[in-house]
Amino acid sequence: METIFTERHQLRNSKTELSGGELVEPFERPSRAEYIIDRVRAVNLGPISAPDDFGMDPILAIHDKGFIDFLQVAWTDWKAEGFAGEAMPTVWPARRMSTHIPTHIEGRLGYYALACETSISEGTWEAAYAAAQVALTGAQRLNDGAKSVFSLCRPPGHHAAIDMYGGYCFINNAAVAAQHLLDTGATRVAILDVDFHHGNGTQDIFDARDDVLFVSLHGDPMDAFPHFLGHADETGSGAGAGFTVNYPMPPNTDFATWRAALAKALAQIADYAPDALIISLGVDTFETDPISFFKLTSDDFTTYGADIASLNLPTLFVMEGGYDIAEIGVNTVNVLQGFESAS
Ligand code: OKP
Ligand code: ZN
Repeated sequence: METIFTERHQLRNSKTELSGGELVEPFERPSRAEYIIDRVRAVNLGPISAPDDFGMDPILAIHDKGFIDFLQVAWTDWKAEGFAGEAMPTVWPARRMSTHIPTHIEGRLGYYALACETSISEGTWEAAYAAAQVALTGAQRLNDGAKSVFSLCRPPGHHAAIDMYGGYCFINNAAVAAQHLLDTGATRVAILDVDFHHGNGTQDIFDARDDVLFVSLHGDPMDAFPHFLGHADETGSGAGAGFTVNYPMPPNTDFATWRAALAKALAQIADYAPDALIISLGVDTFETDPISFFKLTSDDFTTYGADIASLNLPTLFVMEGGYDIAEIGVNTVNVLQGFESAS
């Protein structure tokens, strides 16, 4: 399997995450991608290629223009205020308040943020742009005939909504890739999100559409981030009714339970008969992940990679989360090797 990767991910190197009331080193840090690419090399998964540049149009096909303009200037505008720390919101357009977009950077941060743990820092936009190109290049490889591709995106993307960032995400890499496939010949694309956290951004983007089936397995939002989306009763709206499927699961969910939900998800994807499958691949379902509560082992990742291969669809793996960094390379590549061994 070919891997698409660029060192430009290192430009996303924020120093601060608000966690437990403290500013800590972010869980989503550059070494994550380095451990994964090291493992890709160690097992000779396949060639490693730099992304091509598809420009801004495919990003603007998914995201609001005002939001993308904001992401490009947020760090500069924040620094111009002379603040000592990294850019983070402290105020939101909460219930019954105005939705006018403020002029001041503190107001714009609150308008476009869905959470405040994710600081915007120097290079954040450049890395997010590069990650989107990594996803787009992977999608184009499917168009060119590849059976499967691994887009090693960093920063991740599945929490990024049409006009909101947060949860370590800025541009929704999987959604941008799905739209590219639809714009270049596909009729239907399925996105299966196996990250521990609900892909609220992806769900938001495709909520009212029937050309993308979104299926997510995740920690119950009653107990887990993003807390305000991902319930089982969210099934899509309008033309998209029935094309969103959520499997929230409780603390300490083990692989047997998780795999049973995966089997249902795979059957629904098979029924949909998509032209291509995108996996939002987070390995924060791992038993020792520091911010999650599922109990998958390293071998379980291999097993479910093979389960996904049973769909026999052109498949793009897009990297999302995973924060037990010492094991992130093994767990991620186990999914890809499990998939390949069953293909
Ligand atoms: C990003 B991805 C835990 C708070 C977690 C943000 C989590 C973002 C996860 N107490 N806050 O889905 O892996
Ligand atoms: Zn996650």
